[in-house]
Amino acid sequence: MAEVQPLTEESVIDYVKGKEELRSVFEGADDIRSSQITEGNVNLLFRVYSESDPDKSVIVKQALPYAWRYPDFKMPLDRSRIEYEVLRLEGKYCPENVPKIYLYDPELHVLVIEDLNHHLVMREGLMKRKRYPHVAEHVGTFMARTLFYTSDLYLPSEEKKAMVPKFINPVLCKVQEDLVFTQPYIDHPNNRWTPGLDEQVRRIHADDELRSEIFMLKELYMTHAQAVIHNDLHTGSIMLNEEETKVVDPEFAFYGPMAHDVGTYLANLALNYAAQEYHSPTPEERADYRKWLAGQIAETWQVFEREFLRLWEEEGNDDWPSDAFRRKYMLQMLQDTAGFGAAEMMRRLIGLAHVHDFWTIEDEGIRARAESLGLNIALAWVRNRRSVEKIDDLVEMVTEAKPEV
Ligand code: SR1
Ligand code: MG
Repeated sequence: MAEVQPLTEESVIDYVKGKEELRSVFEGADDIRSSQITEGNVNLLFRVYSESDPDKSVIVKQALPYAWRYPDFKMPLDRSRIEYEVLRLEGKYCPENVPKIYLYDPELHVLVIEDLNHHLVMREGLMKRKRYPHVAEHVGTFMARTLFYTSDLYLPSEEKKAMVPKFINPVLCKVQEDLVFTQPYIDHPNNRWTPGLDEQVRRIHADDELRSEIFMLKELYMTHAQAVIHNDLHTGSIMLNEEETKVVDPEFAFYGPMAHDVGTYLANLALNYAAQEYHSPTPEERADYRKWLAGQIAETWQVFEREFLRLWEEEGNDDWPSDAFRRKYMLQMLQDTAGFGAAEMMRRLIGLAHVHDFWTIEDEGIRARAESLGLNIALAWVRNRRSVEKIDDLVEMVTEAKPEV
């Protein structure tokens, strides 16, 4: 793998000052500062800004030959090119839902993008029980458009086939195959969980029927080149405020199954639902916020389905003239959404890469109860997915699940 010089809080300032493409952003600023952002898992991230005018600012994102938080995970530098191309592709169909790109530097594997400093990471907002009135509309529409316009339902067959190799992302896909679909279901040194979950995890590891269901999903993930999927569409990949929603970090993108994106997003809403065991101060506030989250699961799917079907009706190619096929296609997508959503929840609870919603819970007993609830929601989604007929079935499995500890 080629050597790459990692940027530092000092060198990133000179880097930004030397780039013609960034002149207009920092026009008149002679007090440029930087600070490293340590929230992500994968890349080196800096915010570079003018001290006297913080709205003059950008985010500098550098790919290193490994995952920043997990240096044992070697990763190709080419992921910054994939991220750049996917951001441009998504920007073509949903310009209002992706950050502006100022610069892509293939030499240093750097992307400089809009600083979303008037937006909050969605996961952190949910932990504070914030409600976003437009997020279901925005995320549902984003998923419908990016997935539909890159699929065989829209693109001519030859054009779509020519697109697939542009988004081959073997190393990052293998990371997800291992971390999402394999390691959480076997005895593996990367796995960790809260001690109070020992018995539940023992049963999961002993359950070969469950493992086989997850492997069915893994095989689908590895072989179903259906659309350009984001492939890491959790609430940490969304930045938003009451008016705007931006989807960031598409470096894992590849041609995969659409339901993986939909399931990952809905799963992270369900995980937050479980984590409200801790984040809500009173039973009343917990019930109230959980109602909002459950409503978000339903509404996001409904927006997604409505917009997807509208696009298919109005802009679909002529290769699929069957109403029954449409119905089967959407039902399959919902059932696969349940499966992929379950896999996302499980790996965030008993695999390597856990999420803030839970790791901020210091009291181990409360954390175990919240995580146990998350596991039982996931188990219900994956075990019952073949009989799911409508989104309310998934919502009901969330609201009826109980923790075991
Ligand atoms: C080694 S990378 C761990 C996780 O971070 C990314 O956001 C992906 O979800 C990956 O599984
Ligand atoms: Mg990410």
